[in-house]
Amino acid sequence: MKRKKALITGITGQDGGYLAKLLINKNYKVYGTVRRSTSEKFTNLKELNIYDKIIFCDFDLLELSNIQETIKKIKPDEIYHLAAQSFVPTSFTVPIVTTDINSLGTLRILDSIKSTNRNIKFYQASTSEMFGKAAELPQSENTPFYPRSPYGVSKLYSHWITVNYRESYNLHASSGILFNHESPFRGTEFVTKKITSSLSRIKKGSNEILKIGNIYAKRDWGFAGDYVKAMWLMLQQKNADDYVISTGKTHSVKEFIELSLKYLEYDYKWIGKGINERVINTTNNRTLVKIDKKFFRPTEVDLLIGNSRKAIKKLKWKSETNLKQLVKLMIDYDMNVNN
Ligand code: NAP
Ligand code: F7E
Repeated sequence: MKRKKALITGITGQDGGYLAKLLINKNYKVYGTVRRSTSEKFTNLKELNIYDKIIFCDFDLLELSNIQETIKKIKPDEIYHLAAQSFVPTSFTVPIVTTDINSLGTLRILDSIKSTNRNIKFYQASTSEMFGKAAELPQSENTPFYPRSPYGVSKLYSHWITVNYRESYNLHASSGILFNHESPFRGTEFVTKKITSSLSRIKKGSNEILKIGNIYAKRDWGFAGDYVKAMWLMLQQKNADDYVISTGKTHSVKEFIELSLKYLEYDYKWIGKGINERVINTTNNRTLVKIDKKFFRPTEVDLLIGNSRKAIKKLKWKSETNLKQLVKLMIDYDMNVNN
């Protein structure tokens, strides 16, 4: 049987690596897009042992002709569009670039599919950040959107343009509304990886203090390895649709810190209040964690918790990793690398 071809945008990112591994194991020919840079960025793919199995192509979401040429040349059966400016704080400092990459970037791909081959199946990486100041608990496909950052707004555009191209041109274009998902390969600026890598370094002898923002924000955190399975399942359905992908459990950043401290077997206690709240290592009285206003956002998403009933029923998908297991996965990795 002819091997299916998948084009993954954003292959150097966290999800790109896990998805590529899944598709390679399913005997897909995997093409990954990479934008030029001067530094090495294939660490995840090498760690996952798939670097040699991927065909890389030069690609930037800001360049329409480049996108069209890539699609014409590769003739993919499926496109998984994961590339984005995905860090919420950066979207406040560079909102226009974020919007160009995230919103118009998606439109450029969809329009290239429309003009090249309408049989290509398309996956859009939508996000729980679109719920923002959430109108209900838990959030499902029917919950109204209220994004709270330029990132959330940019993703809401790409979500709706995906729906619109599906309805206008009959494209098989699906949107996965994924809640936060993490792994050892999560970018170091995101809160989970920031916590596990810093507390691991301190455990190994570093003198640093983990400086953190709003510890009362709550997220529905899952494992990226589980979530990429849902992306693939969406493109195997007869009809394209939108699905919430989540664990259905929510925890605060403070709870994530505590789980990490416990797994690393620190003796600790929280002291102080508000901006002065911090964690002390009770063995040597050293400060391990403190609040730094710098990491607060102009507008915050306080509480996210997803309802994935539709995905569980229609895709037969489920989240398989709980938060404790996720913390273990991340810290075991961090304790074994020089980071
Ligand atoms: P990530 O680790 O930040 O990876 C983003 C990828 O996009 C990187 O490969 C990056 O390439 C690429 N990229 C950025 N700007 C680009 C441009 N102008 N042209 C081409 N490529 C560009 O993100 P992730 O966590 O894997 O998430 C994957 C997708 O899911 C993103 O769209 C994100 O917004 C969305 N999402 C993520 C989560 C989550 O919790 N992880 C939840 C919901 C939705 P470089 O290596 O060159 O930077
Ligand atoms: O923040 C709080 C912060 O940056 C989570 C992206 O993948 O998931 C991610 O977006 C929470 C926020 O992820 C720090 O204020 C406290 O409430 O890990 P994060 P995010 O903003 O939820 C969604 C689903 C996406 O789509 C995005 O692409 O943690 N927080 N202190 C902190 N956050 C960071 N980064 N750093 C801190 O020091």
